[in-house]
Amino acid sequence: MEKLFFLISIITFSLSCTPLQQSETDSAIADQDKRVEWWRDARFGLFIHWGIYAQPAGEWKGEKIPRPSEWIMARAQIPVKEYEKLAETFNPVHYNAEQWVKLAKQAGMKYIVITSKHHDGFAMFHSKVSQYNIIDATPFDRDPLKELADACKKHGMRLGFYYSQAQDWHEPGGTYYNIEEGEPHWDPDLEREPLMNYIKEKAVPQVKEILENYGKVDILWWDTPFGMTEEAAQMLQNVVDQYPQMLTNNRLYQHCPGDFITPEQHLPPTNLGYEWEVCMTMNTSWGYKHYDDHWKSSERLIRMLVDVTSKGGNLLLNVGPTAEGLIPEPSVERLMEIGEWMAINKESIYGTDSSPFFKLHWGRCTKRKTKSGTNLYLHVFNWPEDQVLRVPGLKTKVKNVSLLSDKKQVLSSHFEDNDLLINLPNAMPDPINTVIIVETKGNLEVTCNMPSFKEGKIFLPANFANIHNIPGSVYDIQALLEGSGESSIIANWIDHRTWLEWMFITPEPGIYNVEVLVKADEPARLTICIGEKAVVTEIPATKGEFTEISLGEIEISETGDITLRIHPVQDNWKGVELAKVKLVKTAGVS
Ligand code: JFZ
Repeated sequence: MEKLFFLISIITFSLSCTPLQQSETDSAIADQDKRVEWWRDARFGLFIHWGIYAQPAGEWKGEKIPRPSEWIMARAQIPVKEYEKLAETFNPVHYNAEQWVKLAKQAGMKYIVITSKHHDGFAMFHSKVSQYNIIDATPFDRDPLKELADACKKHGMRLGFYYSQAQDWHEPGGTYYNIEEGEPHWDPDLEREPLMNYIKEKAVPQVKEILENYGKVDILWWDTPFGMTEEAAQMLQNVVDQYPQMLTNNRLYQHCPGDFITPEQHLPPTNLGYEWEVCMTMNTSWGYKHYDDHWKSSERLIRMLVDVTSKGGNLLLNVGPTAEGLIPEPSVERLMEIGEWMAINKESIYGTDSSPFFKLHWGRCTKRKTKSGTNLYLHVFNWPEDQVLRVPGLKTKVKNVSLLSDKKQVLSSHFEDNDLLINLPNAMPDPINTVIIVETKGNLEVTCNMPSFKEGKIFLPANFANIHNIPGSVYDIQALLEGSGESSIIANWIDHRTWLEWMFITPEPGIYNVEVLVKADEPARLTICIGEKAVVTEIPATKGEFTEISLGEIEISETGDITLRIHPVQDNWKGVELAKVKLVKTAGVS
């Protein structure tokens, strides 16, 4: 299944990328494999959004401007000349590149990606191409990129530059949000010019500067190809081609995969079958926003890193330093706490591969090939009440089971049916995530642990659902799992575009009654789909209690792998909480 996914993505990506003449040959894939090796092993990086937007920090003329702070120029429709004035007072005297790099290192991060120029067009490096840069336009007489590059080199940290190649709100030829809809730039005084002028005169020469002047650059991180053309992309790609070792992401031009794809602000439900990196904020803004206190807990961030790793991806976790050049204290605290966990558990993250299991009630799994077999790292988020951890469908010889934090503490285990049962200590050593290492011998074999029909019934628990949040939607409106293990529920399902998916196996076609255990404050409508078949159903308000509701019958006409999807019906969707779905066979196929 995973392989098929992989093939499909490779085929679609290479086709849609022919304008950039990406080679489809085996050797290109092998090269890419080599090129991304360090990055795949790294798993965890630091994203830094830093620019003159850190000064207004989300507030303009006394008004709090919604959405991420680095967008303030566009959101508050600030004229170019007025925004430029921010540079005159931008003086981040407390900037200390070495401290930042040390902090990232302490957190367990292996690479840093920093904004060299964001959509506002302001270069955070000394550019000969445009005066609108930190040396020529501010009182600050230092080049932050140079200092960061030096510190990274000193501390063995990989370095990447973010460059907004299409959007540049400062330039007559730069693009902006809604340019494709034909909307004018908000500043009527900014005369318009063709995109190619800007690409030739600023984007290409500046990209050359950042790639030439700062030593080896490991990643070039493009962003928002709004209004980009094939011709413009090709010109930039020609520059990139001079640096065969460097990685790029998929945001140069629509549909071009680069070396990795970039889910933003959401966790993909499964492995994506292509190299991928989630970028994620710790609060809600990328750039510093002085009143944004929606901090994710360290627990959530640690589990997020593990979740991403268990699905074969990387996590690029963001900080937004202040105009003084300081990483906000809540971010520092979180990075330190993640670092404490990583110091003990890093073996279960770096260089590991994705989970061999379909889903696990109690947490996640990562794995690593060893000389004689495979190490499974079991990340236990929810300590089982009976202190017995069930590893479903493992069919491999087990050599040893121990706590990763203390390998001398061997845990007894035995097989029961298809499952490995591990006896755990009474108390959970690390309440956020205790890692257990299972050393296996020989070929790793895991039988499928998808839910399946037993005696005409099937249970699809919330924690076995793939939650499909909308890429790019803000974290506040994303559905997530709450609670623990089998008693988890899907909460915060308030966006009608978010849908759920369960995969299971059925040996018998038939008519099945669909029952859900839900809590709904107001009546809600859902569409249930199995294959091509769809039924629209109604849930009444449940008066504050989880209630079992029968949604009616649906036909399953095939045997084997089945996917059930639940989509909200858009009108008047106020959200429901969902604990599980049950299918009960009522008749054979008509
Ligand atoms: C982009 C930037 O606009 C943002 O400022 C930040 O740098 C982030 C990492 O990348 O954010 C996006 C990109 C694409 C979408 C939404 C936000 N999108 O396609 O909806």
